[in-house]
Amino acid sequence: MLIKRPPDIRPSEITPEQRYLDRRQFMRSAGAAGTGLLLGAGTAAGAADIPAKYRRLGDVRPSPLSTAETPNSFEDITRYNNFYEFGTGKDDPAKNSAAFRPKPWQVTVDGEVEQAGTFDYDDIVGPHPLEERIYRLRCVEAWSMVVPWVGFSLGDLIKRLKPTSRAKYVAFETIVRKEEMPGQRSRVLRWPYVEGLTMAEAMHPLTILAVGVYGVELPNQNGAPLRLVVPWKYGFKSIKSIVRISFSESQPRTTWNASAPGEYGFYANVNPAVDHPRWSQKRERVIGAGLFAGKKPTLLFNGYADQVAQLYSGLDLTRNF
Ligand SMILES: Nc1nc2c(c(=O)[nH]1)N[C@H]1C(S)=C(S)[C@@H](COP(=O)(O)O)O[C@H]1N2
Ligand SMILES: [Mo]
Repeated sequence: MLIKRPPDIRPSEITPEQRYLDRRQFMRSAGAAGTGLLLGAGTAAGAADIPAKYRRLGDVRPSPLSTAETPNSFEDITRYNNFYEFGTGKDDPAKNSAAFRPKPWQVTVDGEVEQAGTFDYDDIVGPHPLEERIYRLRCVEAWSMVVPWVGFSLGDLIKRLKPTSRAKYVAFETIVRKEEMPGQRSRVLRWPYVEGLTMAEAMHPLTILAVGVYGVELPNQNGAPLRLVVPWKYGFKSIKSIVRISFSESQPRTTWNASAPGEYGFYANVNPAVDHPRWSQKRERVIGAGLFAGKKPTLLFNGYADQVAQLYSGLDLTRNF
């Protein structure tokens, strides 16, 4: 019998039996570690095989806000990416981002905020204890994977920055560096990539700025050195390689909404009841689950309805997609 492989599933997504065995092992060691506090004891980082070139982050605590789902492999997470600054193919970011230099790094804070200015990476990240947050990342292209992020609460940073009472939204901007980001030489999107959240979304305890994955610094293809992660929204909200954080009274422009407003809204909450014109959102293909695993039903707000639904009470989610 000839089994035809669907064109959008590549060999690297097929999980060999060995990987299932490795996963069971991971779950055993994670269980055995119990409630260990620091990295390596109870975090996903202790179990993964990570190339030595990635610098390990110290003092990472597991977070009670993590999902109990088993993380994807480091390989899945770093070889199947969306980062159009490095090309539109899923393997382009891994292939084309080696020349990108995420250090030194500065972030400009401006708009409706008391602590406006340009800050070194260490001034933004340094004061915050790092946590491992294991979240399922759900892309609007109807695939998902589970990622053990390392990061800190965006709300804690915002409290330090002291927005004014007029600030209703937070906007984020990705760096523009055409020499190091070959995708920016194309007009596939308008650069810089920009994203935004309401202040309530930005302050929500589930929203983080990530600086690492699997206990090491973020690989370039995952948005080094600093990216947003909002787990109840489609992946495109989780903007990478952030150089500007702006506070505003009015809703900021966002890249995918500006590019195709009929397809991508400002809210972009994961919602199986509201289909994208090109991809049904009812189910998702789980990266790494293998050819015969089938698709997994997508959950409202990516499984976080209890925590976030109240942010949208009174909002028609079909119109505000
Ligand atoms: N600057 C920037 N951020 C971005 C993107 C991008 O193209 N450029 N792609 C988004 C999309 S569509 C997804 S699904 C996630 C993917 O994150 P990952 O590659 O770390 O899994 O990043 C998001 N952040
Ligand atoms: Mo995405």
